Amino acid sequence: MEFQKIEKRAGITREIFQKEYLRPNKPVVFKDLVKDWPATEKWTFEWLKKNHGHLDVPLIGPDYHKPGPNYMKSQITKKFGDYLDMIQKDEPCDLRLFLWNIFAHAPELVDDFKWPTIMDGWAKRYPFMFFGGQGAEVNLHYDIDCSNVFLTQFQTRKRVVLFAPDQSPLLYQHPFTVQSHADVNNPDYEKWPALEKLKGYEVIVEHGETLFIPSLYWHYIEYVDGGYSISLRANDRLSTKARGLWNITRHQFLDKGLNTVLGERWKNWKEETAVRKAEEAMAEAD
Ligand SMILES: O=C(O)CCC(=O)C(=O)O
Ligand SMILES: [Fe+2]
Repeated sequence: MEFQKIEKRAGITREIFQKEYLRPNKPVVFKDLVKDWPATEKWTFEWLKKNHGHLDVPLIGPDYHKPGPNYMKSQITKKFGDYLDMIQKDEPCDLRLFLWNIFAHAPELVDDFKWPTIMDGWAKRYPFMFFGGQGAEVNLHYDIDCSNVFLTQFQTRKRVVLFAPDQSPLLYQHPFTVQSHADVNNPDYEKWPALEKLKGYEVIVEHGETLFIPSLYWHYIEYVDGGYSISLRANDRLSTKARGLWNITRHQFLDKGLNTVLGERWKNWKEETAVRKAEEAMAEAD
């Protein structure tokens, strides 16, 4: 596996963004996309606790992808304030709050950020937030709706690893899902030799920075410190919109349905198929 650093840049205009990043599908970190957002100063741990700590939040743990009745479901509910206390500590905590639409519960928060003008097609009904404790990890995946993702980090640091869509054949993708269970930090090249050929990107995103994850890019995320981000999503192409709809349908009906019926056997079949496909891709490349 080989990584190159993602460029961090200030002053990216709409023209520069479209020409140098959006159309060529190239990731970048904006240093100042959100410089006029009230949220960057306002949304501290203490402020969130004081104003929204009473909300109940559905948390997920490391067993999120385990086959069986709890496959991709949240099993723990806590008060948001108690959860923030946990992840604020300088100690490991693998509980995450994933794809949370805090704005459905606290609509006034939408005034604290602005939809960027660097592209069109924003999914304005779905500004999601993500929270995690120190050392929490987000499984390698690409976003099921195939949108471009703009991930803005607050307060603390997050490490992100990206792989372009052309690396997919080497990633042991589970069929009928947008997931790969490849361990990016400790790849087992003996078991999964295709991983050795991977070429990706890596960056640590800091407070007030925004990572552009182009449509269909794979991402693995590690919470260097406990913290949180907002992700704004945009899709301005019909082809990726259609692919997104197909992904969601096959996951909801096929993957979840077969998980219910077959459990562990379905997961094993997905893993075996992933291995076979990566072997075929390697044979083709040689
Ligand atoms: O930051 C996270 O916890 C996950 C972010 C993510 O996967 C996304 O925005 O698509
Ligand atoms: Fe994602």
